[in-house]
Amino acid sequence: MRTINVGLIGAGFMGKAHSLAYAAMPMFFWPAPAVPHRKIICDVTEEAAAEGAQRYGFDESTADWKRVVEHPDVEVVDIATPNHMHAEIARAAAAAGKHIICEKPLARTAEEARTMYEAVRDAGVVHMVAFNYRRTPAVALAKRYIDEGAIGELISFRGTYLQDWSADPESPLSWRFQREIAGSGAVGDIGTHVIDLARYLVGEISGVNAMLKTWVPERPLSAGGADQLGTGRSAGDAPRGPVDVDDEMITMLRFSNGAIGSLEATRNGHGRNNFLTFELHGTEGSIVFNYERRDELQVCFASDGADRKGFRTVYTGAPHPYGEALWPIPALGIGYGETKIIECHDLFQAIVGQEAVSPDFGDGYQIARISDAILESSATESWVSVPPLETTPGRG
Ligand code: SOE
Repeated sequence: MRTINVGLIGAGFMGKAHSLAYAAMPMFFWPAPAVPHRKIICDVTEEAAAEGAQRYGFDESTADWKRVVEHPDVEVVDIATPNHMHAEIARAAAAAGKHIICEKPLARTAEEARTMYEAVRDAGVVHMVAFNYRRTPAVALAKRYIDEGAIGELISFRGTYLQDWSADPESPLSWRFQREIAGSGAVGDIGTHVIDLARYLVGEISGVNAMLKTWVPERPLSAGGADQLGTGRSAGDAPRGPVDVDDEMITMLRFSNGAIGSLEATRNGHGRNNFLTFELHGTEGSIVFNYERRDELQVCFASDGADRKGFRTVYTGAPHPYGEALWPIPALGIGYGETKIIECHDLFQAIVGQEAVSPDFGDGYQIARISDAILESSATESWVSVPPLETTPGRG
């Protein structure tokens, strides 16, 4: 069986998630499309990188991302850095002929994302953006229902992504609150996950009308800009710096196929942890999903008799998407790790088969255009249209 060497850049939260997926993918998907080999890992210092290599099982380590991109044995470059580094690394990796998986959002702005999309298209490499939630089996099952026409013509989508890790004003000013590094706040960090789901399930978004708010205008400076996701609380008298991104976003959506929708994102909603939800209404039924109960899909069909019509709960398991590779009994539990393992499988399958994989950099670019439109709509207090992307998906 073929082995594919991976070079991972970024040994933080996402580095951990991706490393787990490389190790575990063949344990779930067997025969695997190819076996991932953890070749080289990069982090901000030589010490951090060496620790990452030991912890996550990589042969080599470096503090210079160019060594990863130029490594003759590396076939896949995995970009798990803060957002401001994505574009330069991706363009260099494409020029070196490497296949690429890049964490979301693809870039800080649509303009930056466009350069990345063009680079991978010109290089003819396989490219993927790590919007992992569409690979939750219950979400893929929702897509199956839709594609089979089980809920008829889609008329509306209501999506939310609500978290609370930044609700505490004393949680530090990590890179996620700085426009120069992150590009935007809740919009890019978590709103883009729901935009990906909306496009996956309903279709292209053609216009937005949004409101953004920044609730905590400054936060305590954090040593080294580390990404503590609300866990590190500073003393009240610590020096502070400005937050120049959105904390909260609400937008209306227009879809090209005539459906309408709404989307909300915040990291300041006390009590909400990873409340990524959608509710879809069609002419023949409805589907509801909540990631906090991710083994379940709620479905309701108009064709059910009036005396028994209502939502029923389907627990995902072996008969459902990816089910045979996962656990043998429904409701044993799908986790964040499994979504990353499935993502890794689909990427490797695309590489081995020399084929397209979604979401690719074209999707990432279009999502960046929608994000930019959301920022513009809030600033101008008006609807902003999003033209369709002329895509050449997946590979080249
Ligand atoms: C923080 O909001 C975060 O880590 C996001 O950046 C991830 O994409 C999300 O899946 C979990 O929350």
